[in-house]
Amino acid sequence: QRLQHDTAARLPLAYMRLRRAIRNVIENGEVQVGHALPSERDLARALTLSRVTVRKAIGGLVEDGLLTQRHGAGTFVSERIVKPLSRMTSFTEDLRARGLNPRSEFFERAIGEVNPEEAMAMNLSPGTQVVRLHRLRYAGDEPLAIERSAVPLSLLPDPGLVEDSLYEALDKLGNRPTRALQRLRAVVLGPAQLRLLRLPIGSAGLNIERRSFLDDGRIVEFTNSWYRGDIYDFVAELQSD
Ligand code: 16G
Repeated sequence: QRLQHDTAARLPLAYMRLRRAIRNVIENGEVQVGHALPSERDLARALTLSRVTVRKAIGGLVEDGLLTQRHGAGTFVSERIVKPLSRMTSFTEDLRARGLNPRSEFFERAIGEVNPEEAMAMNLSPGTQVVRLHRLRYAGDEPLAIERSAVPLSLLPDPGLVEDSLYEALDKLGNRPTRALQRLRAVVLGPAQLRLLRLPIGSAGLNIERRSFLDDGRIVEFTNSWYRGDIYDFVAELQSD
């Protein structure tokens, strides 16, 4: 019933509407992380849709990382946060899509001059001013990642514009990046990082470096993130040459 009610009549195809509707109930927390969805057959019957439509909608959400299928057991809202590598979403968007509450604790949100590492990564001349953010990122009360970002002051004129989400602030300025280069590395987290993320000694993390660009090639951010290895999965679809 909820699903029927939420179905956005604007989307042209039934499976797209259903995909959106299921996304909405997860975002609203009506089906929680780890919980099961009704079976394909029950959904099809309750919504008077074909099973092909239901399967296609669910398949799309599995690809998005929002749902997980376990053989013989059914379809569940993913417990781990599964991030498709090819999509450039923000931390805030990833969490909201799962009905979680993103927030940040700021250690730094200020203007400064680029340091040598940032200058090289962003191809900026020494002395260029940037907004620098250093944040601990939470889902509700649970810390999930540590992030350090630098954004040229020319694209983000005031650090105060970042209330919580960097991409939201950039979006409002018309400077949301459209492309990015990303490097992922496995790391053993250091003592300070472990303390912040409340993890035991020896825990693994994913160090992700992202350089993002505008359509015209200008660099928007250089961000170094340390994501918890016990929660995040990065997935990609591969094709042979
Ligand atoms: C993600 C990005 C990070 C970006 C941030 C913006 C990865 C590995 N990194 O964490 O580069 O700066 O989102 O999130 O996905 P925000 O808009 O919530 O601040």
